[in-house]
Amino acid sequence: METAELTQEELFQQRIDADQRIEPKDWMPDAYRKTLIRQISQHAHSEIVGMLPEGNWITRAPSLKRKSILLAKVQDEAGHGLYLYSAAETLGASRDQMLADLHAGKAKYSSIFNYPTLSWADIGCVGWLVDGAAILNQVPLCRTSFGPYARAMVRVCKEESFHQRQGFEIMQTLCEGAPEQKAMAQEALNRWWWPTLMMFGPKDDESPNTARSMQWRIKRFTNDELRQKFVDMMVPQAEFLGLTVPDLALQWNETKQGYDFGEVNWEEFWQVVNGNGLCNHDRLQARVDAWEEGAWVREAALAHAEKRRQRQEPIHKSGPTRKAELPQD
Ligand code: FAQ
Repeated sequence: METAELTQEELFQQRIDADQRIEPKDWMPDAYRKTLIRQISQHAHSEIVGMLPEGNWITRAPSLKRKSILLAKVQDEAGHGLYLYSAAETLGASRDQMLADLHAGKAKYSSIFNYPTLSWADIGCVGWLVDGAAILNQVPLCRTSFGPYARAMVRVCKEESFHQRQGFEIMQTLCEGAPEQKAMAQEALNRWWWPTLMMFGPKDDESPNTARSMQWRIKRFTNDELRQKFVDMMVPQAEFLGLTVPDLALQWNETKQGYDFGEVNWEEFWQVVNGNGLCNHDRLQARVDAWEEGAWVREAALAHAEKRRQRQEPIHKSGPTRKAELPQD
């Protein structure tokens, strides 16, 4: 078919199939834009809500070194949230609206962050398992078809790799420590294993968005493919630590060169996604409180920007060089 005869939608799909990036000003189908705003905003909310379970342990980290590492990690997650909100804004989404939807309980964020962090070993598990799952999901997103999302993921993945190593190192230290520490590590793994498998989303045949997101190369792997990769990557690491993965059905399958594993409790997954997990209420309340308590900061920043605007100062410049450029009155 001649190019002239192709519809806008067909031309768009041709660009996707040729692995060309779609940029904010390019034409895109409404449904593509909508899907991206949905996924990127949920991803951003996950990073921000995801600060809470680990933030819970900053004051109780077992040493100054652990405390400073954890502080840096939690701050990194805030940064990831901000890049992602910015990426969603390039599609025309308003940040205020995205946040209002989160605070009203209308927007989704990852189910994993509705589980409590009860012991220090949970901080190890969040880094090792949760960041491990996040990396597996996000490395392919560095090649996602929408440019700003793909570019944001490059830096996010570099930081997530550091996060995962620090989590693994916490687990290793506990596993090489006293029997009580090893027991604490095993108990945490028992609680985090299944919720981490849920992070990849529903099974492919029950995932309404996967087929189209694969066609548009927003997703490069399906939910089940990534879940399988995760199990295959993590089981040897658990064995190295001397820990037992809490799944009686887990077994190496020579034919598929991967592990067979048990069925996720999908009833629990949907309960958590729909707001009925252990910490859903507390997580949302913490975000709403932070938003309300931070109102004065936003107001001060806006007043400052407005003052600069009235003086016709560029708001991105500061310091002595800017002073020299100020109009003399
Ligand atoms: N939790 O049709 P699908 C991190 C929803 S970041 C809650 O398969 P899709 C960093 C889904 O939204 C973790 N909801 O959907 C960190 C959809 O609902 P909707 C977040 C879930 O989009 C580490 C419905 O179910 N990562 O951890 C979940 O094709 C440590 C049907 O599902 C990302 O967001 C779930 N687990 O695939 C921070 C990565 N799963 O919108 C702090 C980007 C599914 O139709 C500490 N996102 N749902 O009403 C993705 O790759 C995809 O959006 C999936 C879901 C794979 C999550």
